Amino acid sequence: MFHRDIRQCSDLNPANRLCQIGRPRRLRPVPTRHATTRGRLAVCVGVFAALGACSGPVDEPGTAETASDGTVTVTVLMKDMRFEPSVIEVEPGTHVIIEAKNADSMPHDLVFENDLATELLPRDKSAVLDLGVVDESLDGWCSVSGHRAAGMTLTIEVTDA
Ligand SMILES: [Cu+2]
Repeated sequence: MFHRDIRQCSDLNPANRLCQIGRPRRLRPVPTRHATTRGRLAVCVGVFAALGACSGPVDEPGTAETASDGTVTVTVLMKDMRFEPSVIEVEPGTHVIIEAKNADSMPHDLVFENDLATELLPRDKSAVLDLGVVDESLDGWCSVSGHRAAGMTLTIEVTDA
């Protein structure tokens, strides 16, 4: 009887191992990333809830910070011939600043239909693009030949007030 109890508690018991795998893991606090984590949560709850932006690991793009004056700064990654996120939803009258970072192996830029644009960014370079107060939806894209057609677009979508 005693022998049997030992085996049931051991890691060799498949049922016991399954149980351990199913147990929730404790999250390690990472103090230097708190601001980033909060930003991601804000994005998930407010701006990109419909886009599933929360599902990726911590270093995924899409962080958004809302300043006390309502200015929204969104981090956009250029990666795999895509902007991530590719749609940014804001309320009308929002002051939007895009922080674009090229994480791709080739150069990209970001231009909008109102002619605001970043310079051509080589790998690992980033640029800040102040779109000002946005009242209407804006289409943006990468102007490198063929990239827009390949799907490298970024839309600022103004939601109904
Ligand atoms: Cu491009």
